[in-house]
Amino acid sequence: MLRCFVAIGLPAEVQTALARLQAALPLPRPAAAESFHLTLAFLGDIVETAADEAHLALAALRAPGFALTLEGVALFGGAKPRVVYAAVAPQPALMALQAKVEVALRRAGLSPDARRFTPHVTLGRLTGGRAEAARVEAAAAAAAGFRAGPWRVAHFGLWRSDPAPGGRIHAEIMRYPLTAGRAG
Ligand code: 3AM
Repeated sequence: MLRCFVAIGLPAEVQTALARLQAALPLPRPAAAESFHLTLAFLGDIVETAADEAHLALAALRAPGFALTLEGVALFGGAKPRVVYAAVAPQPALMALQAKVEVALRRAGLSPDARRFTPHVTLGRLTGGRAEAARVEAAAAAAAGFRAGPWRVAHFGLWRSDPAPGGRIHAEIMRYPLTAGRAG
C-alpha cells in the first residue's frame, strides 16, 4: 500500500517565504518546509496497481497552466483549530484543474476524498491545547498580511506520503505538465 495524493509543488522562493512565515508562528508540529504543497486530491492508502491507474489518468489530463498567489494565513478547525495554512488568492483555473483531477481519478476507478476543495498550503498542525490554539491564532492574525507570488504553475504531481519520525514525509513521485494556455 502506498499513501498517495495529487498536489502542486512550490518554487524555491515561495518555499523560502513560507518557511519564514512558519518560523513566525508558534507551531507545535510544523510541516516540513522542503515538501510544502497545495493538495488537489487525497487518495489515501492504495495498492500499487491503483497508483498506476491514477498515474495513467493524470498523465492523460489536459489543463492550462496559471498564475498563483498565496495570500493570508488561516486555520482549519473552527473552535478547535487543527491546521494552520497559507491561503491562496482566488484563481478559477486552479479550481478547474482540481475538478478535472477529481473527475479523472473517479473515471479511473479511484475514490478521492470528496470534501469541498479549499486551496491551502499547510504550515503546521496543532495538538489540541487551548492555550496553544490561542497563541497560534494570535500569531496567525499578526501574519495576515502575508503574500507570496504570483508565480506560474506549469505542472502538478502525484505525491506519496510516508511515516517518518515526528510526522510524515511527502515526496512528488510523478509530474504532469500543464499546457501553455492563456488562463491566469
Ligand atoms: O498537506 P495538506 O494538509 O494539504 O492533510 C493531508 C495532507 O494535505 C491530506 O492529504 C495530504 C497528504 O497527507 N489528508 C490526509 N488525510 C486526508 C483525508 N482523509 C487528507 N485529505 C482529505 N481526506
